[in-house]
Amino acid sequence: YPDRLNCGAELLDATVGRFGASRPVFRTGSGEVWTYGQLQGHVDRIAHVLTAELGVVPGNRVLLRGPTGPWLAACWLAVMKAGAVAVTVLAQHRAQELATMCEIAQVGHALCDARFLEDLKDVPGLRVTPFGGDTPDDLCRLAEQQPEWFAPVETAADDVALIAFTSGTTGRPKGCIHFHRDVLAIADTFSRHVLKPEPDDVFAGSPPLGFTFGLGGLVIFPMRAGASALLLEQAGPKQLLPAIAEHGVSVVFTAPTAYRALLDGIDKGADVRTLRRCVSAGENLPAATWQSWYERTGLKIINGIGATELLHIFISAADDAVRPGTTGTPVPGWTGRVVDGEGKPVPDGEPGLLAVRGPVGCRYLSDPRQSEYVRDGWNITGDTYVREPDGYFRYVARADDMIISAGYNIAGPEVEDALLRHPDVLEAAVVGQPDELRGQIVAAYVVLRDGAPRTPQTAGALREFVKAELVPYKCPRLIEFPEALPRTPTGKLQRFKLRVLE
Ligand code: 3SK
Repeated sequence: YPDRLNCGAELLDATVGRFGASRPVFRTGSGEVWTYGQLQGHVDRIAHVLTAELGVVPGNRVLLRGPTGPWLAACWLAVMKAGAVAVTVLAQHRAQELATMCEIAQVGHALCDARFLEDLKDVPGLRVTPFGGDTPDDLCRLAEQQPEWFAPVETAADDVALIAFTSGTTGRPKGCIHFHRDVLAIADTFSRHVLKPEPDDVFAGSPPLGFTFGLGGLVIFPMRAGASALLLEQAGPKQLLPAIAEHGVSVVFTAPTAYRALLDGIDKGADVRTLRRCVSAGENLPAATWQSWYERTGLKIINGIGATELLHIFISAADDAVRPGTTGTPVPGWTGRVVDGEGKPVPDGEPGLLAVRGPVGCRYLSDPRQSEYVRDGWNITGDTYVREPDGYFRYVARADDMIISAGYNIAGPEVEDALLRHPDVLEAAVVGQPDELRGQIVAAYVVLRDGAPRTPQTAGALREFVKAELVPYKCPRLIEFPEALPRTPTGKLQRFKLRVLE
């Protein structure tokens, strides 16, 4: 990339230059369609409000909060073009979490959906401007009075563009710093070389724009390709499934659990024939889910592992390169290896810690956990992986999800995968629970499909089923049937919440 680079201008103005202003860019569930030209008008006017009315200068941090939608995307692009730094959070984050993030990222301004103002009202020193409401101080109203054209700030390629927060599956939130060039790099690596979108593609998906999985999949990738995205405020499987046929969705981004729920709808007759690319990330994709999706739709899910620290997906595979049961190979531009606790590579076929490096690196904002994540120039993601002799990377578990029972090492996700092959099982989480005799026992928490009874007989049947699939020491000794599993707001399983503290 050139030394001077503004990712907002590249995604918007350069795409308009290449494809014209009249193509659609965003659609909503209610049928609204924004063209690239209309988006450009809104973005430039918002950028004027930011700089001329709110006094935002390059480098200032601007919090963006709201459900997924065109106005939130327009605000993000305006912050980019104004050379400020977008601090992305989820609409579901609550007052205390937001205050912590604002303190860590030294946020002075917030653009917030008018329906979500309450949780921001007590954040010290924060100037909040609502959008999407009907008050005179609403951003959309203020923008109407501004000139249509805004000259993008000539940021450096390695000026900070984004601070994305991750709490991982536990702990104090960490702010991950990303540069203007990083934003384009994820489109020019994973999207360009693995996903390969076309200008006529219609993207949709469940991850919100406050999660980099969603920001990439629903804004950055479609815009870099001159394509469009359906932005749904509510994008669970119930809303996503009918939207696919209704809006002609061809590229979908979602998580493994959602693919399982979508399969239920497909079995009941839902039409997904417009789909041509299906991406799964956020969690490990069980081979059983990949197989069922392939059998029902003829489509090979593009599995991937990504991280907020590295902005998006860095190991993946598509089309003929897919090997079910593995995540894939490093995305062009990335290298990966499996290392031991000292950072030394382990032989192929042996489990160890996944280490990757590529165009984007982890840079935590003032957080001592930086030295755990980045060692000797490698990003250590916290996942246990095996590299197969043919170069494919196979997920084993999160490093802290390994169970040690009577001296055996057991990967919880392998047992979950076996349980998910049973027709009564909708979701499963497997963790180690303390046990005097064995150190830990394998404990399974299973959400059953409607109609399956939560009885000791069902637990017995599941145990027998797992024993027929895996070596008996991996069979859960304890099976419980909760209504739902604990998840983060971005949908990641919080296995630690199921563990009994020793
Ligand atoms: O956190 C993740 O799992 C993830 C996956 C894909 C893209 C981006 C992210 C953050």
